[in-house]
Formats: sequence, structure tokens, C-alpha cells
Amino acid sequence: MDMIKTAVDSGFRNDVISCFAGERFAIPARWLYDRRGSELFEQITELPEYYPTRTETALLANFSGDVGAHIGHGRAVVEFGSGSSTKTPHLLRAVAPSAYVPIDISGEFLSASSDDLQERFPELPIHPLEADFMHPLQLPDDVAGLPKLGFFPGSTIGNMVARTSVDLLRSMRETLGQSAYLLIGFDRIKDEDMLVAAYDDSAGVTAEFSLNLLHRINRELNADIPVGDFAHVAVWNDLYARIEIFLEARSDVSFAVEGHDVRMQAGERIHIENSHKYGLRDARLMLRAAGWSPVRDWSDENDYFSLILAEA
Ligand code: AVJ
Repeated sequence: MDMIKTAVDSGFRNDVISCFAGERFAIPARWLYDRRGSELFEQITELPEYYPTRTETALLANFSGDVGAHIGHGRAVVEFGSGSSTKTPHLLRAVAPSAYVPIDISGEFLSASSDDLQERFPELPIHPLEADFMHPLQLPDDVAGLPKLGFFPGSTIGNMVARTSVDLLRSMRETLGQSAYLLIGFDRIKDEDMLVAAYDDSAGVTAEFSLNLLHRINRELNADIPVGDFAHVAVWNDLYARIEIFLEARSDVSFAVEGHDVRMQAGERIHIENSHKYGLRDARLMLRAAGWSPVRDWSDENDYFSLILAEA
């Protein structure tokens, strides 16, 4: 199995420099996922407070058969942001794909998880693609003529603001081509305490995941950020229906990043992540705004999470 790699690294440097050189302290959430970040995120998915992964996995276990019955067998499954691909086996068994294209920004993590999956599905052609799916994608030639099922689980869409989500969903529709389907996971609006706990767990794993971004900047760029002087903060923004995650300076700090001197006062925050939550109708409307037609959806009994199947 050969992995196709595309350049994702210079984007990190540029985004970090503009965070500290500009007037707004903000870094896009995708840079949380280096190898260490991807491992920490895997730990997050197993936390008692973090309900999305286990809820969505149960939905896939229960309803992948319905998806297969609706779309038939033999499509190429294209997974956006595949990470460890733990949820994928349920779907793969139900839709019997002719090929599988996992796309992830963390190449190392992608090749390890693709190897695992290949052992479980020895006959399945797997074509991993290391890429930032926020930029236009070229799918491997091997799947060019096949009808596609896009798979975008985990509520990854929640990381994006609405206009970016719509742009991405529209470009996925172009990438996946005529007669494609998309199966996408949305995290639902729910009790605020439950949401905040999911992003600020008692074991501190989410805090470590956030702080790893500063360690990553120190590791990969020329920087000396005093990571111990920052704290992870998660708040619910009801107007925007999203959890916002920040790294807050706990004292006045000064450091350098790629030759830029940076000062932050105690209480100043770097905005590192949004996690938008949706009503079912909000989610369907967003899909329609991007040209997709929702055809079916599945939710757990508490309406914590929903999967929507849409047609191009
Ligand atoms: C991978 C974007 C779905 O928003 O729930 C979890 C990321 N960040 N805890 C989410 C995340 C902190 C996660 N997504």
C-alpha cells in the first residue's frame, strides 16, 4: 500500500506566525493533530465525559446496515480526517466497498492505522492520502471511475464556522463527483454542563491535548513558549452554539516565535478551537446550502449525536 503525501507543513508555520504577529491570537484547530496530538485525541475519545465517539460508534454499529441497503455495495469510501479509523470497520462491512481512501493530515498516524485496517480487510484496496482536506483534493487515480461514498464522521465539521463548513461540503461534493453520497456526523446541542465537561475532563487529557499545540510550536518551529504558564479553558458560546477552547496566559509572559518577540498579559487567550453543535434541522439546512440533499438520518435515543446521509 502506497501513501500519497501532499505538503501540509508550511501551512503550520504560516498560521502560527500570523497568530503571534497579527492582532488576534488564534490558531486553526487542525494543527492540534501532530502525532502526539492524534494520540491524545484517541485518549479523549475514551474519556467518560466525552460522549461523541462512543455514541457515534454505536450509531454506526446499529445503522450501517441501513446505509448499505440505501446506497448498495461496491462504492469507493473516502474518509475525511480518518485518524485511527476505529469507527470505519462497521461501515466497511455494511457497504462492501471496492476501495477505501482514508485522508488525514497526520501522515505517520495515517500509515499506522491504514496498516491495521489492511490486516482486518486483507482484500480491500486501501489508498491512504496524507493531505489537509481543507484544500482542494485530487483523489488517487485508482478510484477515478468509481462511484463514491464520502464519510465525514466525528463531528469534525464542528471545528469550522458555518461559511467554511458550507465551502468544504460544496468542495467535497465536487471531489466525490456525480451520484456520490455523503455520510456525516453532527454533534447535537445539549445541556451546557455536559458540553463543558466533555471539553474539560476531570483527568486533564483535553488540557494536555490543547497544551500540546504549544509544545508542538516549540518542537517544530523556533520558539520558547513557557507552556507551564498557560491553561486550557473551555466555554460554551450560546450565540454561536459552540464550545470555544482557549489557551490562557496565567501570568504576564514574553517569548519568541520564529524571530518575533511576543508579549501576552495575564488573562490574554489564544483561541485554538471551536466545536459547533447543531440541531438536526440546522445540520440539514447546512448540507442543502452546499448542494447536498439529505435522504436519511439516525440519532441515539438521547439525541446526543446524529448521522446524516445525503445525496449529491
Ligand atoms: C475532532 C473536532 C470532533 O470537537 O469534539 C475534542 C475535537 N477537541 N476535545 C470535537 C476535540 C477537544 C473534536 N473533533
